[in-house]
Order: sequence, then structure tokens, then C-alpha cells
Amino acid sequence: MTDLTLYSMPSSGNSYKVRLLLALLGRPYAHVPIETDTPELAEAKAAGHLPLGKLPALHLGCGTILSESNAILWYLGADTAWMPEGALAQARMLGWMFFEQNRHEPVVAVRASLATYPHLAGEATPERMATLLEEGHRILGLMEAGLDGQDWFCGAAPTLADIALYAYTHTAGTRGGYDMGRFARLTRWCARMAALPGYVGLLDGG
Ligand SMILES: N[C@@H](CCC(=O)N[C@@H](CS)C(=O)NCC(=O)O)C(=O)O
Repeated sequence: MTDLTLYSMPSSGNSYKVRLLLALLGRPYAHVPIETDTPELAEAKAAGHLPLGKLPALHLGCGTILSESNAILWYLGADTAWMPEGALAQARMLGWMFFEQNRHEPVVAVRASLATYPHLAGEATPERMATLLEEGHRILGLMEAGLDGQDWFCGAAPTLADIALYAYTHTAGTRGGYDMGRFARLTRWCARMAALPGYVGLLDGG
């Protein structure tokens, strides 16, 4: 029995973040997988299952529905080892999580989406893809610098920031066409993430 129902998109990094944290925490949940550009997505929106019109959405047993992947991570991560203690450490973690949504996802995830989803192919003009490639390498370079002298983004232990950043970084090469060979620390960090007990991959059980 579980009180959590997750509406999530199997192919999406934002949804994957939540599935990954739930797996790492060993928390059971009911899963409603809904893929992009499907009648099921329109139905879920019409039925009010996605209050902000996007996946993921986490339905709590009490009737509350949480939207926004990083807010859901915050809720699930509270009082666990994934949430560092103290306002300063939490602010540093949130800094990376806002960076992920404001700077990383709109570039790295968007390039991967344009390259992957057939219904977006028309938007993948050579000019746009080139701009996203250059900007994405710059963003990934900022992350590479963030790992200077430490294994995880907030220091000696993984936090919610690592989960948020991992979602679209680990497929940046394979889906987005980024040259991950330039980023040795990021490559090692991705391997550390994948070795965590309870880890599930993007397409595992989505
Ligand atoms: N900032 C949101 C972004 C959510 C989002 O854009 N979800 C996409 C999939 S990655 C979606 O639901 N797309 C379906 C649609 O727009 O109709 C989050 O982090 O949860």
C-alpha cells in the first residue's frame, strides 16, 4: 500500500528526477506513466491531474497535488540524507537546483528534446541547434567547475542538487549531442550517481 501516486513522463528528465529519488529512498508509489504528445496527456490535463499542466505531478494521499520536479524533490527529500542540514547548506543546494531549471534544462534538455522527439523535429533548425550546443557546453563547463575538489555538488555527500542536475546531464551526450569527453569530472560524477544503492535508470520501469 502507498499513499503516493506519481504522474510522470517515462522519457523526461524532470519526471525521472522524482522516480530516481523515490527509488533511492526505497519509497513505494503508484505510477501513472504518460508520454508526450498522447491522448492520455490531454486527458490527464482535462481531468485536473496536472494542476500546472505539466509532468511530473505527485498526488499525496491527503488530496494535495505537488507540481514542479524540484519542489517535489524538496518535499520527498525533507528529513532524509538527501537534504543537508542548515540554511547555508540548503541555500547552496537550492542554488544548483534553480540553476538547473533556469540555465541547464532550457538548453541541455531542450536540445535533447529537439533531437529526440519527432513532433519537435521542425523546430530543430541548424541555427538553433548550434546555439544550444555552444550554450550547453558553457553550462556543462560551469558544472565541471562546480565539482573542482569535491565529489558532489554540495560537498562530500550527494544531495537533491545532484539528482536534479543528473537528470539531463547523464544523457547530454547520448541524446543532446554534447561532447562529454570535455568534462572528466562530470563523467566520473555520473558514474558515482549510477553506482548509488537503489539507483534506477531513466528508462527502468518508467
Ligand atoms: N519546470 C517543470 C517542467 C515540467 C515540464 O516541462 N514537463 C514536460 C515534460 S519534461 C511536460 O509535461 N510536457 C507536456 C506538455 O507540455 O504538454 C518541472 O521541473 O517539473
